[in-house]
Amino acid sequence: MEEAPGTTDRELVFDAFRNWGYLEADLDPLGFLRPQPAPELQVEGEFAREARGIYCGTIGAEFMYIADPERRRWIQERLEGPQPAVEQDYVLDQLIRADLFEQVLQQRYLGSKRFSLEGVTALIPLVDEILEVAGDRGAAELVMGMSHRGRLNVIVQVAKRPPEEVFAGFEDVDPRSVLGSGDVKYHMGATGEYVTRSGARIHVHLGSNPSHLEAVDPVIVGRTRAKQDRAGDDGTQKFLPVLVHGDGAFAGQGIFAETLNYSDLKGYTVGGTIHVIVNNLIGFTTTPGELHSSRFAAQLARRQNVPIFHVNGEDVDAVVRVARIAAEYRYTFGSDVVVDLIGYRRHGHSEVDDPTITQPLLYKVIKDHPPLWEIYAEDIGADDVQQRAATIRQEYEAAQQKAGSITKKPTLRELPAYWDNFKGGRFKPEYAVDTGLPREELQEITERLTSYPPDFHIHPKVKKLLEQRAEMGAGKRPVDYGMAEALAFGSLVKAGIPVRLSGQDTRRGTFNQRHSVLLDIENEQEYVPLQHVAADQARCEVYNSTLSEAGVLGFEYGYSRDYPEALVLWEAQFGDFVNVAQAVIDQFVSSGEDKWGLLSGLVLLLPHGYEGQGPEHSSARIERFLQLAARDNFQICQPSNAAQYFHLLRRQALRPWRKPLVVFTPKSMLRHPEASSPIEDFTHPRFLSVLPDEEVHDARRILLCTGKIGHELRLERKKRKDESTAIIFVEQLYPFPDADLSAAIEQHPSAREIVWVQEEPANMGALTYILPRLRRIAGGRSVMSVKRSASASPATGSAKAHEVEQKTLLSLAFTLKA
Ligand SMILES: Cc1ncc(C[n+]2csc(CCOP(=O)(O)OP(=O)(O)O)c2C)c(N)n1
Ligand SMILES: [Mg+2]
Repeated sequence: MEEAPGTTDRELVFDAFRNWGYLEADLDPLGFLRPQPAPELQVEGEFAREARGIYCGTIGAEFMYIADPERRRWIQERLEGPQPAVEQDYVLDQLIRADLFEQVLQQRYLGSKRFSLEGVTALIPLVDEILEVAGDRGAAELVMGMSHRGRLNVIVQVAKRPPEEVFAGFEDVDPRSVLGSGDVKYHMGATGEYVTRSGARIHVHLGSNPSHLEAVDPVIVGRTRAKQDRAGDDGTQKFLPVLVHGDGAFAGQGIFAETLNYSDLKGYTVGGTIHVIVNNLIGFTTTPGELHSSRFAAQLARRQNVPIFHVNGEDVDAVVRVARIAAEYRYTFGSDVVVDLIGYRRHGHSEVDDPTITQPLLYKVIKDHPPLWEIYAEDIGADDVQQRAATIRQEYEAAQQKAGSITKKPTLRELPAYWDNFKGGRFKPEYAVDTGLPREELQEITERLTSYPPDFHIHPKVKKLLEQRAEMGAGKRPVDYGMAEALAFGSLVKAGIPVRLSGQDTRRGTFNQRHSVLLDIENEQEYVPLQHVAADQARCEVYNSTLSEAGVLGFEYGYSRDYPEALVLWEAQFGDFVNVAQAVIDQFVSSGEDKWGLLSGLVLLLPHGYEGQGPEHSSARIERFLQLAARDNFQICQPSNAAQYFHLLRRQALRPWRKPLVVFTPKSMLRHPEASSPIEDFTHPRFLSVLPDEEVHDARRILLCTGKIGHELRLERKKRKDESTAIIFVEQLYPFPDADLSAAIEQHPSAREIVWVQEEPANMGALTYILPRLRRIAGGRSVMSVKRSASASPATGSAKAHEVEQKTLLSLAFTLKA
C-alpha cells in the first residue's frame, strides 16, 4: 500500500508547514482572527507535531515564495534551530515603562489625543532588539519613520527624549512661537541616543511626518540613502531604516507599494528597510475584512522577494526573536523584511473616540483584558512587578510636574552639522551669488562633455548631437537647453557639488534632449561624460526612476533633506503627472519648513506648455504651485531660454539659501532657436527674474508673459512688423520680482496698456496670481489679460482646435482694447 505523503518524509511534512503554517498559527492575542485550516496541514505523526510547534505557534512566517533558496534555507534554520535566550527582566521593564507612560498621559490629559500604543506595546522590545543587532553590525543611526500610533511612546522609549518634553507638548507651552505655523505633537521629529544592552551607542532619528499615512515612507528611505551616500562604502551598515506602519495604511496606501518597489534598484536601494506593522487589526472604525482583500495586511509585500513574519504581540519572547531574525536578515541579504506585530487597540482610534459603538463585542473583551506587562510578569514569574510599576509611575509623575515649568517649546531634535552653512527663512540679498562662468571654463567643460573613449562605439545620432554640443560650447552655434543643463551639471560637479537627478526615462530624456548616459551600440557599455569632467569632481548620478511620482518625489525630497550640499532634482515625464505626487508637494515640499523648520533644496523639473498634445500633456499646473506659495517657502520659475536655465540651476546649488525650486521646463522649445542662447550669455553674472525687452524702446503697449508663449508673441510681432509693443518675460513667478518687473515696465514710459498673456485657461496658469500684483506696479496704466476661456480640463484634445485657439490668443494680445 502506498504511504500517505508527508507522514513519513520529514522534509515533505516540514515543507507543507513552511508553506502554509502561518494560516493556522496562533497570532491574535484576543482570538478574533481565527486560524484558517489548510488542507495541506491535516497530517498526523511525529514530524507534523514538530513542524506544527514551529510554524503554527505564535510566529507565522511567509517566505516560501522567495526565489533564492539560500534565503529560504536561512529563514528555515533560524526558525527551526535552537532559540536564543531572551533577557526577560529587561524586557519586562520596557513593557511597564511603555504602558505606564500611556496611563499617566491618560490620567493627566484626559480628552487629548495621543494614539496610545497599548495593545501593541511589544513594539518597544521589538525595536530594542533590532537596535541590539544593528549595534553589533556597526550601526551609527536608526532612521525611523512612523505615523501616529505609539509615536509619543517611541519618542520617549526609543528616541530617548526626556518624558517632560512630551508632557510639555500636552501643556501646549509657548503658543506664540508657532502662530500660523508648527505642527501637532505627534508629527514632530525627534532625535536621541540609544544605548544597547551590549553598550553600542546608536543615534535614533524619528522623522517628522504629516497625517497623510505612509507619505513619509519614501522620504525616510531617501533620507537614509543620502546619509548612506555621505558615509561611503559601509553606509548601508551604518544607517538602518525602519518604517513602522499601521495595518490599514500598509494595505491601503499606494505610496508604500511604490516605495517597496524600488527597494532593490541601484539608484534607490538602502540595503534593506525593516518594516514593522503595528497591527491592531483595525483602522479607525474599519475592520480587516473591510481594509484589505488578503488575510493579512502584510501580504502586499508578497509581490516582492520579501519575507513576512507575523507574530502574536502577547508572546513577547517570540516578538523579540522575530525582531532579531528580521534585523539579521536585513543585514545578511540587504533586503527589506516585514514584521507583522499583531495585537489590539486598547482605546478608541484616539482616546476621545468611543469604540464600543462600532466594535461592541471586541471592546467588551478588551475592557477585561490585562495590560501586557502584567501578563508577561506572570509568564516569567516576576514577583516584584507592582513595586517596579509604582517606581516607574513616580518617575513619570515627576516628569509631568516638571513639564509645567517648561516655558519654551522643546524642539525634541538636533539637526546634523551639514546643515550649519545653509539658510531658510526669507530671502536676503546677501545670499545672491554669481553664476556665470568664463568662456575658457565653458570650453573646457564642453570638451569633457562631448568626448568619449576612442574604442567606444557611439550611436550615429548621439555622435551628431555631441558634435553639435561641441560647436555650442565653442560659440559656433547657439546653446540649447540640453547642453545648457549639461554645462550646469558639469560645472557643479567640477566644483565639488554632487548632482543627483531622477525621473522617468530621465537618462535619455523624455524629449530625446538629455543623453546623459552614452551607450556603446555593440556591447551596451555605459559611458557617462558627466562623470569624467575632472579628476577630483563630485558624483553625478542620473537614474531612470520607477514609474512612480509620489514615491519617487518623496524619495528625492528626503534625499535633499540630508544632502543640502548637492543639487538634487526630480523630473516629471510631463509636468501634468506631477499631481500624482500632490500629497508630497503639499505635505513636505511646500510646507516642511513652515511645519517643522526643515529645509530642502530639491528641484522639480516639470515640462509645461500648450502644444496641442491634449489635456494631459499640456499643463504642470502653475496655478497650484502659486497657490501654495507664501513666506518664501519655495521658488517658482519658468526660464525662457537655455542660458537662464543654466544660471537658475547653478544658483540653486551655489546659494546658501535652501528652498525647493519648481521649474517649468520646455518641450518643443528645447531645441528651438528662439530659446537657445549665445555662449556669451553663460558668462553673464546671473539668472534674471525678469527679461526686459531689448528690441523695442519706449513701447506703447507691454505684453507680459512667462515661458513659451513669449517666443510665439515675438514671432507674431515680427510678422505684424509691430514696433510699438514690448514683450517682457517673467522668469521667476515666486518670490515675485516686484522691483525687476517695475524696472522693466518703466523702460517704456509712454506705454498706456499692460496685457498679461497666457496659454492656460482663465482659471489656470498665473493669471489670478499675477493680476493684483501687476495692478500694484502698473502705475496708472490699464491692465488687461489674454487667456483661454475658463475650462474644467486644461486643454483641448484636438491639435487643430489648439492651433485655432493659439492663433486667437496671439492676435488678441496685439489687438485687445481696454
Ligand atoms: C492618507 C490618509 N487617509 C486617511 C487618514 C485618516 N486616518 C487617520 S488614522 C486612520 C486609520 C489608520 O489605520 P491603521 O493604519 O490601521 O493605523 P492605526 O490607527 O490602527 O494604528 C485614518 C483612516 C489619514 N491620516 N491619511
Ligand atoms: Mg490599525
